[in-house]
Amino acid sequence: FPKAFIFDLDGVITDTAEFHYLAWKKLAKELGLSIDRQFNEQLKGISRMESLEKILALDPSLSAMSNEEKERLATEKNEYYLTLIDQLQPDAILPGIEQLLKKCVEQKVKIALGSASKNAQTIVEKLGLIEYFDYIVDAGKVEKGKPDPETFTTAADYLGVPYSDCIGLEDAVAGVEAVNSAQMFSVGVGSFEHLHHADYVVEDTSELIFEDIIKQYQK
Ligand code: B16
Ligand code: MG
Repeated sequence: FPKAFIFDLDGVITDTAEFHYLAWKKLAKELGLSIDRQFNEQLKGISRMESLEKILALDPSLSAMSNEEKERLATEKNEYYLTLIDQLQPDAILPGIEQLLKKCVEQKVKIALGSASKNAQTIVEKLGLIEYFDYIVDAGKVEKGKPDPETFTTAADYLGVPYSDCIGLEDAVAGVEAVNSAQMFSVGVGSFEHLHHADYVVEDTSELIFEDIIKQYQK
């Protein structure tokens, strides 16, 4: 039986991915660039600065930009993002998530957050879910972001749980990769096309049923 569930935040607990997308789109537009949802898939789960680098790479003439300027742009994006998430409330918790958290508590399975976001703690608080979490790993606690396993191994180490007893839930390609390389059981939320490398894939969070996940884990 698994001892811990480690949840990604954006795209699993709440759909802040949409707000990240809108904020990047606005910033890209100011740079004379245009991004679409397909492009946005590769920004999921990776850090703010890495996301900016991918956007800047769309235009070779932007490659000479100074680090100072990049910092300014990343901060600007975060400011847009913060205005978008300002109104975030418990009604933004994705379907099935709170039931799953309750089940974990009931079954004495530990709960951690493994997010690449520097805003993770604030978001979990706004959603009213902070009480469920035994530990939160955010961008401030790791050196290497996803797809490196550090986000997930840091959570497991803190909880004192062997990696093979952990289940990592992720919506991003880089996130599933991180869970897999931590030698944990990966649950992908989203399209099989993107997440075929996960041990178990569900289409959306309403399909994250505790018993089904356990059954797949024990297979
Ligand atoms: P911030 P997750 C990630 O959250 C997002 O998926 C990714 O798109 C974002 O760039 C990253 O957080 C950093 O977020 O700018 O708030 O620090 O999916 O790992 O929970
Ligand atoms: Mg995510």
